[in-house]
Amino acid sequence: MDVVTFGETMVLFHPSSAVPLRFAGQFEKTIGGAESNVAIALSRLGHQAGWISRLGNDDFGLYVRNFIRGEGVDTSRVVFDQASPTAVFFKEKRTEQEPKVHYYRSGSAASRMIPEDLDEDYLAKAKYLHVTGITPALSESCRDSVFHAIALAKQHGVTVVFDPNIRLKLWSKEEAKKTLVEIASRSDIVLPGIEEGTLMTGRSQPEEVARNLLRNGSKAAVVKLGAEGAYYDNGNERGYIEGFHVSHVVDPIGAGDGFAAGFLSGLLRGWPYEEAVKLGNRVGAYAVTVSGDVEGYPYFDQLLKDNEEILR
Ligand code: KDG
Repeated sequence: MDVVTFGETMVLFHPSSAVPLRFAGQFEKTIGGAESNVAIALSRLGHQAGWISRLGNDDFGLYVRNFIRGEGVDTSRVVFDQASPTAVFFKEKRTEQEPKVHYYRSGSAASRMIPEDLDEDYLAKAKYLHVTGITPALSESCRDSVFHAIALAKQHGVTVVFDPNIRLKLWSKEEAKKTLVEIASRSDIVLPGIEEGTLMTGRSQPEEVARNLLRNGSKAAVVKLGAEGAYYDNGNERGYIEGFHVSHVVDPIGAGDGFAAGFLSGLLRGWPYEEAVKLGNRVGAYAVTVSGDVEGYPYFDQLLKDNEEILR
């Protein structure tokens, strides 16, 4: 595997109209989960990605597994939990505003992940381990699993990439900060959004956030700045990379995961940081053109073709 990731993926219901959720009558069903988003985007970009999780032994569990497997991601280490269901969540569309999300995930199968779910040989063969700050917020055993995965990765020389992905619907700012700073200190590369970086470091400037994360123990940090692009610092090289222009943003959810996948794809191709961050920005930009998390992620060929596309 090029990249192994693990975390919760839920069935996602999108309402067809922008009304308060109680008035929404029709929904489209798809999936959403930060880690599987990254794995799917990487697979489309031509890499081998593995996703580890627990799903309910139910129709939604099969749906999620088959969807991710259908994208070419290895799901051989997924556990079907006999006692708990697959989680679901709903987006609430709002005119001219970012959608709201409503989770139905407490006590889900994924929240019962344990360190023993992680196959050491499987992890040891990966080039990168990707983890997010969502998983430790799910339960004590999920938190232990994240620390265990990082310890295994370090033992086997696997590079750890950490996206804080702060979800304040799952825990308080104080709890999040304490755990995420600790995970960042054990990770090689940290990919915070600017607000996450500010919460973790108490700094507001991208340069200071990155410097602070390097002082905390990471080898590199890339601070995502939304439409403005990103700032990177790997100790040797640093700089701002402009955002990739999108004329109409449909839904920004899934952009950060697209960024992570594009950036990792660049590193896997042996590109310098500057080019890898550019690809991250570009894949993130594709994600915001659709309402689902994963539907917009491009295939590598598509990126090449889109460089020359003639529309009429
Ligand atoms: O990054 C996108 C994810 O946030 C979304 O699909 C759902 O994983 C999810 C979460 O826990 O919020």
